[in-house]
Amino acid sequence: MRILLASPESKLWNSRQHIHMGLGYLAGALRAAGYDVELYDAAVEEEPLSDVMRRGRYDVVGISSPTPLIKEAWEAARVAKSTGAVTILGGPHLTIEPNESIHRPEVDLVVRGEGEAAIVEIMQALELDAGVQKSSLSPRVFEHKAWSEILGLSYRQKDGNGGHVVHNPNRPLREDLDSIPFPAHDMFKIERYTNLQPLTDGLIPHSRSYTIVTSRGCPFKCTFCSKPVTGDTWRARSVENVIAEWRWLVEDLKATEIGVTDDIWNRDIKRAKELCRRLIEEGLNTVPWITIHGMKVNFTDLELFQLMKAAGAKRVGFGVESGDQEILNKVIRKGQTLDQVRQAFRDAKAAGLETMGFFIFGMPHETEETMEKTIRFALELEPDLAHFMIVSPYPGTRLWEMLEEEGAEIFSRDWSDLAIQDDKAHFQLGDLTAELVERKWHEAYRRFYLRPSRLARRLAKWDTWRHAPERLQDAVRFFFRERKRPTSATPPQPEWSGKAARRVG
Ligand code: B12
Ligand code: SF4
Repeated sequence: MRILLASPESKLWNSRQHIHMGLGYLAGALRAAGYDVELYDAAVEEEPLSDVMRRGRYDVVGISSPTPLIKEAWEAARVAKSTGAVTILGGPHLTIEPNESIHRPEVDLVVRGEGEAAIVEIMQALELDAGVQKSSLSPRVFEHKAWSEILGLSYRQKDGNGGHVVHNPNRPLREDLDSIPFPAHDMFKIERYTNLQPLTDGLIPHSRSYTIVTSRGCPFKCTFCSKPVTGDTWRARSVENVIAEWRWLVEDLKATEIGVTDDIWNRDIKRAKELCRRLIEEGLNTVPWITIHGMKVNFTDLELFQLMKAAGAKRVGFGVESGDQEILNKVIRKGQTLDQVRQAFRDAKAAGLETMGFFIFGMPHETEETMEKTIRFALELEPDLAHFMIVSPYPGTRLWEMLEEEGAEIFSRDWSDLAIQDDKAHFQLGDLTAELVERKWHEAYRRFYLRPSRLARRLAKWDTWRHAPERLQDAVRFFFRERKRPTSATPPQPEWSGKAARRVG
């Protein structure tokens, strides 16, 4: 059976292209089970997905989708279907909203939750139910008993009237992560991906940037956070299992930088230290690494940062979110204090690590004053890099419910409007107008990046001049351009969501 796994085209913001670990894990599982599989990541491919599918004549096409890309995923499924392939959709959005997709004619199967076991079981069921594959019915209906046993699967079961939609019970989160085959890192066209974060650009111009997931899930419940697949518990791989994958990346695949993309890799500080010690002992500390999406300040101390530094870490990022303790406690429910944040930055800097802060703007009940506190806190912490984000409400989050309960005016009219890292507010609530949020967001970038002390440091670096044209374009967007917003009398046009945006760096 010829299988293609694809991540569809994105018109969304993305100045960085990282390998898609979801596809990597699925390909690793299929390969370990003896299936031939190919990968297509639209972020780096030159040939359109439709041409690849028509040329390749795949029996099965699996498509991955976060919420903002679901329209592109449906379009990819439509083309796949026209070539006769069985179409499967999976990923974060399908886990939250399986129903809308399984009712579409171009979609045969929807997988909710973690997919490594499900995709293999689907292939096995297809072998048992060979007639299904040849069926020209659109959408396909499934008859064999094997389909009803695949946990987390949504499909159309054959009945007297053709078929009806069935959602099999959820698949429990996989506890024994060590038993999952390594992601198929070697299948990615690694030379086409970018550096992992802006500040590593100057480090190695032609990077081979891999990512690694050492644990899944996070027990905290920040109200804006969407983690439908990895969940609300913390499951860790053993240190030895992580070291084996790290060795593969460093020694065989010649990684030049590595990004840890866990939700919260340092949840168990003892394990985090042990991992660093093993990297040092094994001589795997030669490749710089970063914690891409941040670490949790609660589980840090000076020793951890010193060990990280010795283990090759270059920079650490922290989810700071707000400079107002009350917003942190009552609205974001972050479970951390401003003093814990201050201490973590102090310790990381003392250990010689670069730092990055993630800040969020426009949460419900924010005011000009609370956002001002956030800007001042960013200036006080003085990280090497600050990322200011306007909050984006994802379905399934507590924030989504809060907006519904409090009657917020939501501008995002369809899923593709929910792209994060965009320079527009997605809603307004009472005195918290979209104009206010966007003004403070622009101001945050201006005041952080254009402050004289920072400018002087940046201008002294060769890297700043080498990337001058891109930096200038970023500067215009981040510091000066305020976007016109449609009024409620003029609903947003479809193309409103697709404006490409880039992050400063
Ligand atoms: C690393 C990362 C990135 C990287 C790499 C992209 C990638 N997709 O890997 C970059 C920076 C490029 C990125 C970009 C974006 N990301 Co991102 N990203 C992550 C992060 C932190 C880790 C991803 C990961 O490695 N997961 C681990 C793997 C094992 O899980 P997985 O990818 O979900 O895949 C499993 C299942 O979903 C399922 N599955 C997935 N696809 C398929 C397909 C089939 C056919 C089947 C059967 C199963 C299946 O099986 C996989 C194995 O178990 C997650 C947070 C998280 N914890 O997941 C956010 C996250 C996925 N990103 C998110 C978003 C919104 C985006 C962007 C849309 C941001 C934007 N521009 O607006 C883009 C979209 C890019 C894209 N094409 O996917 C959201 C999605 C929320 C949602 N409701 O959809 C998340 C959950 C973060 C968050 N909390 O808000 N991201
Ligand atoms: S934002 Fe970070 S700490 Fe909060 S729930 Fe999400 S992953 Fe956990």
